[in-house]
Amino acid sequence: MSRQIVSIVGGKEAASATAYESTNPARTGEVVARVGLADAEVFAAACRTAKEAQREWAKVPAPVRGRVIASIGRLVEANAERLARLVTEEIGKPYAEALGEVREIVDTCDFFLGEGRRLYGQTVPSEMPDKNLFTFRNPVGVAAVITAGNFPVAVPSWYLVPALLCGNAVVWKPAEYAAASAHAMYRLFTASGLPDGVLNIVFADGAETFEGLERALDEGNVQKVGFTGSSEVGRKIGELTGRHLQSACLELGGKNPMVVMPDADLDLAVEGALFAGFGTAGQRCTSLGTVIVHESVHDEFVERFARAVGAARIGDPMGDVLAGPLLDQKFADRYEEFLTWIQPHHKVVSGNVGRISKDNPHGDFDGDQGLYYHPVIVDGVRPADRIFLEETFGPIVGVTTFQTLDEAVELANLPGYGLSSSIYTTNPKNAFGFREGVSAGMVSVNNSTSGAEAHLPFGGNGKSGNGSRQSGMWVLDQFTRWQALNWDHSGRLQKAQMDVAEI
Ligand code: UN1
Repeated sequence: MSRQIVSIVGGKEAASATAYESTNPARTGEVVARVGLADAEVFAAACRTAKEAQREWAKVPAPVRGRVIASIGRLVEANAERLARLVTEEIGKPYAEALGEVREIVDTCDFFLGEGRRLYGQTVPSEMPDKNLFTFRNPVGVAAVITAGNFPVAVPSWYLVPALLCGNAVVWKPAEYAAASAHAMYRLFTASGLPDGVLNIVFADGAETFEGLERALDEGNVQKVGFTGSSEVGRKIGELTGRHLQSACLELGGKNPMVVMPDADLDLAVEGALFAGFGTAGQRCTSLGTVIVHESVHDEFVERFARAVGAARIGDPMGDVLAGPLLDQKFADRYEEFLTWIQPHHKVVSGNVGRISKDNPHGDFDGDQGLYYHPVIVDGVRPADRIFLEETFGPIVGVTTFQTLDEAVELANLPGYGLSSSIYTTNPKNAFGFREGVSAGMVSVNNSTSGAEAHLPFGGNGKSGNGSRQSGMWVLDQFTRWQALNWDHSGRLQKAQMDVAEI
């Protein structure tokens, strides 16, 4: 029997307005959870509840909040396999990756539990005698967190864990097609000692969420929005929060380039391109978009890359495979549209295209049971092509050539995203030159565009985000606001800029 799931606000189940079924993409039609979707009012009410609960939570000493984060980490670790299996069942992510994703929650908790004993402020010299200046980090208040379903538990933890540690309350709206995974993670978090109302989960569709968020912002009940998803929706969230003079932490799409220099280890580059382009079926925001390969090694690289893709295992995500199915029917439909961007001047070098079936198999895999798609390499991509310029969330990688490093950097930056990037080279001069010129927030040398570690700043520029960073200590600036304290113990009114001490 499939699970029944509804929103939870202030520790209690909230009303649902419509019904939704979250299904297993590896076995189309198999329902994983029946989800009650809430309306805008439930979202706005959750923000009111969160605001109330936040006042008390902020009074809990930060080291004690850190201990709650520690408990969350241990509980998630103890339930890692169960949670990973559910992630695989619900979104078709290969089990090894799903387990890695759960590991990333634990890593995030491990990092932030200690931050509870730091959350440092500063002492700052004053320009006047007998006066002390200090800075404090204060919680922002209520964070509305809206997340995608391709990383249904790890990426939400990047918001939830630091937000809670810093003394904020959270209203979390996960993707409905990953509702069961989100709900299971929510249960582990709240079983670890969070008071009711500090973390709330609301399942709702995009339109109701947007309306509910607007209402909550109008009512003054949301001070920060964390959003992971498309650049298109990110722009709307940014506008909405901006109109209310609040800020958003936006983690959006990517068209992530991989540059292959003539001095690269080509086997390593092929392995990297295979994982970055087709691991997770190309459905990471950090997935490889275009390989920009030096013309002198182009033919050799493409031949080896195509061979590797032909040999890659696609199939049941519980097995030892490079990729399973696409996330959900909605994503499969969109991916089919991306395939129409392939032009007559392009050369598909990877073999078959489209949905894997008995008539269109990948090796001996007929894929008939699920939303499985062929990994596609498109060679001869030009800078004006849609396939070069726009994110294609799914297993499709373009290839183009360059002559000089400057040209490679220009091509890497051309689509206007700026999330992740990578260069394969054995020459540090090329690596540093690329790092300096590329507009991406993340750069890898001789490694995949995807697979960031949980304690480095994660985030992008341009169409990939508004410059905010998640993860590591950098995310503290998203979930706290600096407060300056002036303390004058001179016993007289000293005026800044007017009573500056002279020597
Ligand atoms: C995403 O797809 O939204 O760096 C995030 C990576 C993962 C996170 C991807 N750890 O590829």
